[in-house]
Amino acid sequence: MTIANAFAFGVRIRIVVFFFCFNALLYMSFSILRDDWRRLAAYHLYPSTSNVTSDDLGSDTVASNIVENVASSTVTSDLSPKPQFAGKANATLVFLARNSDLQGVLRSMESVETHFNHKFGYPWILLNEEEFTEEFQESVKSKTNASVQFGLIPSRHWYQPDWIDEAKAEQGRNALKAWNVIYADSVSYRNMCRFNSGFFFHHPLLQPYRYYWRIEPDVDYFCQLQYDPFDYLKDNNKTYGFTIAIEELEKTVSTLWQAVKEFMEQYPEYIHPNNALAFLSDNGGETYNLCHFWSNFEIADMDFWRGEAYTKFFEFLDLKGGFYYERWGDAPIHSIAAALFLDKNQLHFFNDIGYQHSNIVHCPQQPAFLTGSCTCNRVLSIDYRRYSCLPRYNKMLNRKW
Ligand SMILES: Nc1nc2c(ncn2[C@@H]2O[C@H](COP(=O)(O)OP(=O)(O)OP(=O)(O)O)[C@@H](O)[C@H]2O)c(=O)[nH]1
Ligand SMILES: [Mg+2]
Repeated sequence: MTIANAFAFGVRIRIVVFFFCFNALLYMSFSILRDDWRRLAAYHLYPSTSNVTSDDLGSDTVASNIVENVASSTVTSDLSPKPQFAGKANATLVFLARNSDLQGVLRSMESVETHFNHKFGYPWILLNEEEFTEEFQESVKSKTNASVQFGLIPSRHWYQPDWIDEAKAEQGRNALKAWNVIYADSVSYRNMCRFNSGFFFHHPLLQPYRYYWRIEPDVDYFCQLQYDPFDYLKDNNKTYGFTIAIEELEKTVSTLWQAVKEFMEQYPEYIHPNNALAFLSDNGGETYNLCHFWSNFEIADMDFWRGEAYTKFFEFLDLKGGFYYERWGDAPIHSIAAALFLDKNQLHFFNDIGYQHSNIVHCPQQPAFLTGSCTCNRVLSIDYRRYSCLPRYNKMLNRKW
């Protein structure tokens, strides 16, 4: 090749590289503009001045047996333009809270609305063992265009049952206190754990719904969810979705696994042949490795909790008294049931939902991080750190990540 030919060849290569880079830049700019436009459109198409009736939420979300005092909390106006929400699943956002949780409730609602629900308009249900104040109800309603209902929890679903031996329960609380276990001496915390384990899905307001997303005060969401997670569960035959899997404090569940083993012996028919026992135990079920899905975030199918296996399981455990004699949490109870009674493929890790509760974060790795325009710090994600049970979950499913 002569020098002149080599020079011409070099120029051609540069021209080709230039056009390639130019086209790539053009495509990236177009994609960014298109996504921005979509986001803008999403915000502007759904005006913030009106509330939505149950008719707007699709026929399968109509609350047919709404309790009277609760229905009055949903305001509708025929004059206002109606938001065009996309969510059509038979699903609701469930929030257990106290009046004193108001600021944390508003913060969490804002995060859920911004990252998901402003597009989908799923109804909110807030539950409390005491009446919510007017201030609480008004503030909550101002945070969403979707319908909001406030429900009172029946006393029998909340308070420590009479058949619990209070002297033994007190001993249990003192023992945990001596170990500096968080919420060691709180009876209300135990009421809450028992209610979340065995009763929330029986509340009259929740009866019309099948799927729920559990929200807690002061949680943060970091990624724009581009799809409907309820539809995802339904379309993919999934039952229980989580974002964080970690180890439980051993002192709070000292005798839980013994009770679970008794249940398994007594009711082998409920144990799924393709279960997720490997997530719960590292020795084939002899001992519990303390792994559980963190239940402050749950997107799941309430029909599973309402079904025969879970009903028997909860009743069996409740009679052991461990909610009060120890401090059994709803997270290990839900997780153990889901892992044992379901096919392991019915569990779902919502990797693309960036989430934080207290100081624990799940932040998606690439490419979900980019797809969701996530604002969390991936370096802080709990996924592969100490106490995370995600590696066990992945190993069980023969997944690397
Ligand atoms: N109505 C009511 N709700 C409660 C009570 N205790 C806790 N909750 C709610 O139950 C859920 C779990 O309680 P949290 O205090 O968040 O418990 P946690 O997540 O284990 O601990 P932190 O969030 O770290 O404090 C939250 O939605 C609380 O608002 C209670 O006594 N009454
Ligand atoms: Mg919490």
